[in-house]
Amino acid sequence: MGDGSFFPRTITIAPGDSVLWTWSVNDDHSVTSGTTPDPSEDPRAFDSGIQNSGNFGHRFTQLGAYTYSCREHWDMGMTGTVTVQP
Ligand SMILES: [Cu+2]
Repeated sequence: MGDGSFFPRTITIAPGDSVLWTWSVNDDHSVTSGTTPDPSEDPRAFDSGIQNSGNFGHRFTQLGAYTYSCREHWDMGMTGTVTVQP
């Protein structure tokens, strides 16, 4: 992730695959499931917390489309989608 966006913004993976997000510039960002700053209570939710460097990985085991956003920049459209399909 970089200047206010996730790249690539959408990705399609298979069940059991993991996605690794990398902070490519030293800005505060998060990877938070849902599209608001509040982490979802959905049991499939995930949240990196706000960090400004490093990585965050999450393994997706169930089929579906997972929209996520950055807690700091969700209102600027910093969102992405992971689609899990067979
Ligand atoms: Cu951000």
